[in-house]
Amino acid sequence: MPPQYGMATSKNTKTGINPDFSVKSRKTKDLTYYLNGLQNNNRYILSECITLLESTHEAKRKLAEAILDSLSNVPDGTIRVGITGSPGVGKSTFIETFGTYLLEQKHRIAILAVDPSSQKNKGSILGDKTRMQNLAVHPDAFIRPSPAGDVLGGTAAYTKEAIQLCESAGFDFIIVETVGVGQSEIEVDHITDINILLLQPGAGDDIQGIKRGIVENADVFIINKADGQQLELAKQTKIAYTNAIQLFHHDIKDWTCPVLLTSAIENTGMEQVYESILQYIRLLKQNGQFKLRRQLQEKKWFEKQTKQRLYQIVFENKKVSEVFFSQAEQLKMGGISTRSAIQRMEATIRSILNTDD
Ligand SMILES: Nc1nc2c(ncn2[C@@H]2O[C@H](COP(=O)(O)OP(=O)(O)OP(=O)(O)O)[C@@H](O)[C@H]2O)c(=O)[nH]1
Ligand SMILES: [Mg+2]
Repeated sequence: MPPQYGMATSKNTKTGINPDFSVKSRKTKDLTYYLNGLQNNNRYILSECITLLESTHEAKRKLAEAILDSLSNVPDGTIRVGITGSPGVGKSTFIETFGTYLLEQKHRIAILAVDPSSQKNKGSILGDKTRMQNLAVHPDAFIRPSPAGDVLGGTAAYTKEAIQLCESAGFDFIIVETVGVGQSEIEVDHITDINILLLQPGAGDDIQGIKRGIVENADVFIINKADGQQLELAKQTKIAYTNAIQLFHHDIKDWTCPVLLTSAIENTGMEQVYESILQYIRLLKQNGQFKLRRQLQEKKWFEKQTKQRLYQIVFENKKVSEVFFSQAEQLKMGGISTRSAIQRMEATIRSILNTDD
């Protein structure tokens, strides 16, 4: 049997310390080390693999690529859930309570956070670990905050790869937490199977304030903080949303987006959320959409990444960037037409494609 780095063994169930634990020194960590670690569901090595994804170091990125290439068989039966909502709506607290419920249902859960604002201040949402105290120490849960900086291909691409790593390390229920500030949650839609929009009790016309795209991307609506003095308001909000979302068309026929009430603090409504997720996934599978959607996501992702890389590579060319800036300058001076500037750009790009320049 291969060594089970950091895995719980019968010897350590009481102390949480594994006497067989062996973390190889930096120099000896090769592909086999990482693949064995993932296969043995080792959370520490999973974490190391994700760090490789974040790395700007060429050799480390190559290693990350090799690891991803070796993960041909993503286990069947995993569920990828996106949870979106405005700052402060209760996403992290909800995930702690709902995650605990999922652990009771014998799932192994991984939580990945996507926080575009943390990119700007170069800080990760470590606060989440304090909101997720139970999950942070549970052997069947894995929490990974947002990367604290730019990552190749952007956060959505990075998260997509992190999901694959988590699944190969035996996590079957993946939760992606996204702060609802704009583009990011729509991107996350392309990496998850189901999307939950978390809201809080408030006037029904709140729906006006939520970007249409975000509402359209949601498959389940949750009014969280349905407790104490806010319970009545939450019930009214539920009615308002139930009416409002009838105006939106869901792309899966036969699916009516449920609007659910939860309290993450009082631990209510978790079973309904779980049932709704399972129902939706079941429907996708019955319609033959589940696999198809993941395949389409894969294709879209490939296309998008290729276009982005193409753009970068072309502009890395000295001649292209020189012509670009000189044309932009001439346009500003009014010396040429936009059409001829574009044509010159095209000619330059074509000329470099035809040479090995
Ligand atoms: N009454 C009540 N308060 C809640 C509930 N869930 C969360 N809160 C409170 O709402 C506040 C924000 O909770 P978070 O879980 O940090 O919210 P978040 O959406 O993750 O916030 P960001 O990560 O900053 O976007 C905290 O003070 C929580 O205690 C709930 O179900 N009921
Ligand atoms: Mg949070």
